[in-house]
Amino acid sequence: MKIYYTDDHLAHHPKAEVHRGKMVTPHEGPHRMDLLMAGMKRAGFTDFTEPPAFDITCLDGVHTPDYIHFVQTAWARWKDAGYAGDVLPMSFPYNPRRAKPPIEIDGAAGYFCSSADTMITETSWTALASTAACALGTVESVAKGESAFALIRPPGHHAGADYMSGYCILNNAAIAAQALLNKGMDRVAILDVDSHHGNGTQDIFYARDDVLFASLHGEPDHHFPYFWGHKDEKGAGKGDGYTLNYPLPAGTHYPAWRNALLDAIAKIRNFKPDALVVSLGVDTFERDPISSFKLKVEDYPAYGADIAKLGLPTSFIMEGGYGVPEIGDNAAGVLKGFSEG
Ligand code: OKP
Ligand code: ZN
Repeated sequence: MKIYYTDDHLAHHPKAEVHRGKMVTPHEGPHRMDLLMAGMKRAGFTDFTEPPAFDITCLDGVHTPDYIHFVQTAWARWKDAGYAGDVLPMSFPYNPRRAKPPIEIDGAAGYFCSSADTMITETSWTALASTAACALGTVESVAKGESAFALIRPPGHHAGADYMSGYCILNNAAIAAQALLNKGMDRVAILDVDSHHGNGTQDIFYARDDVLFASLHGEPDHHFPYFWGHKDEKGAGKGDGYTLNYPLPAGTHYPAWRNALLDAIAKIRNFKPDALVVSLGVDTFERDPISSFKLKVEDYPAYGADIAKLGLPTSFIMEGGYGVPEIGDNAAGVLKGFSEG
């Protein structure tokens, strides 16, 4: 399996996060890649492939031009305004948003955002282009019938067409799914196993029937992103029935989590997709610092083998997983279980 990776992720390194009322070192930072990389190497993955060049047209149909322009210019606007640190939105539009963002950058940042945990630094765009490029690398492999992994950060599944959120700015899983369709595939399924609901991915494809989106996650009454991911969110218009949510309670152990996974897998099989995209978050781990599921190290290869039974060329896109060395073992474990399964 090809693993697309580049050091360019280092260019996204926000300095501080407000977490439960305290300033902390961001949970999402370059140290995560050290942990992931160490686990990948322990598992025997040593061969990493540089991604193809970033092609900005890969964002067509995924993110809006206004949002992309905002992301690319936000840091310079923030500095020009004389503000300190990284772009950190703090004021959010209540429903509905106006048709146009405010001119002031502090307001514009909130307009294109839905949670005050997502920062833009001077060089973030370099890292974001690299995550999209790695996603495009997996698409090249999958188009040849081979599965592949985008070993990337920051994650993407909370980012919608025109907003960032939950450490996510570009939606790499959506970019991969759209690129597969652009290559001529008729149907693509996205399976989101991150412990948080993939609200951005859901939103991007909500009214479409060419992408089936299935997500297993902490139920919204107690888990970020809080306002989406209920069972009754099923898609709209011709997309009705093509969004599948599996909200699960805090403390869910592997057997119950796997039951939901097997149900999602059965529905993905019925959809008859040409390819699968997996939003691979490993923050389902029992010792993840910001999540509440109870999966153990041995569960990751086990569910990788379950996913393999679909027999689909699969693009694995790295999402969340924080703070502990096991995130590397668990990401590698899914890939090993999938490859051997
Ligand atoms: C991203 B991914 C602010 C609390 C908000 C955001 C969690 C984002 C998770 N400190 N937490 O789904 O792993
Ligand atoms: Zn997550």
